[in-house]
Amino acid sequence: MKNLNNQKGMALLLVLAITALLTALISQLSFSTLVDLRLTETYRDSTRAYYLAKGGIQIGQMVLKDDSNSYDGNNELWAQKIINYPVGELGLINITIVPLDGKININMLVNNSGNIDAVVKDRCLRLFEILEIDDPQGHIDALIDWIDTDDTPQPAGAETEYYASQTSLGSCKNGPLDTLDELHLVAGFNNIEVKKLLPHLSVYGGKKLHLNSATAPALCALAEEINLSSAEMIVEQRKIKPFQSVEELKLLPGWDTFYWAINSFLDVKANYYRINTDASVGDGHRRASATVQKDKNSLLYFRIN
Ligand SMILES: [Ca+2]
Ligand SMILES: [Ca+2]
Repeated sequence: MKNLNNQKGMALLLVLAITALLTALISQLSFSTLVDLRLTETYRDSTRAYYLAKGGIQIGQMVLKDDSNSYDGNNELWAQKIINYPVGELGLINITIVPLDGKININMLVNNSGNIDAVVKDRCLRLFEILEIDDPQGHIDALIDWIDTDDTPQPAGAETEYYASQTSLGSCKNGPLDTLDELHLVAGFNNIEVKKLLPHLSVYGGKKLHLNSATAPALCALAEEINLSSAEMIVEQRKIKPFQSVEELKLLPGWDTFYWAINSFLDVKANYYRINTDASVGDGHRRASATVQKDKNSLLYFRIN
């Protein structure tokens, strides 16, 4: 019954959102349609797809804003993928929303005072080991040097002097990462390693991981006591029913002991989300991606192509 109510709620919300989107779309296009009468249909379709993809991000934000209960899990409205939803005669839109708080925020390796955060560093070292990345210490030291503002290298790290000596590298950023793409620029990180790491890392969020979206390796990296199969138990369990409180972990077999090792590092609510949209109108096709901070309803990152 709850699912049915959820679906009804989602349908109503979608109708409202799509109506708002179409109104905005029509007003934005009325001027350009007059001016662009002589332009090709493809260009017109592409422009419409642009506004539709952008509007989809706004719909995602509306859906997130509407969610104010005490947990965030995959049985909620925001988590339902919107696939090929028709807009107007020729338009179709896809919208997906995923939380980012289940990933480890690597910018937290260095705290606001410029010092290394030992808890986050241990977490990252464990994650790199679990993912079988060679020389975890060297990678983490290079990451710390990339982020911290000084130019004194960590024991196995790399600062401005090292980057200047390597023709294949640019300069050391000495600041937090804006996107995970920057990992490709950090000394010692190759493409295969970055690809392995991406599902488990983020550049947003706090020290607590989102229990309902964290990957098994990220959960496992939280404490030495947790092994991969115990972490995978969480991933399987939340597919059936998301956790509405961290305490529910104690109900999993064997978890009454593991629980105390990581309960303070977990949260059932998420705050940072990635919204992806994919819109097509006739021959036009555009994709947009945004990162939003839910509690402030703010847009932290936006890209459309
Ligand atoms: Ca929620
Ligand atoms: Ca530095």
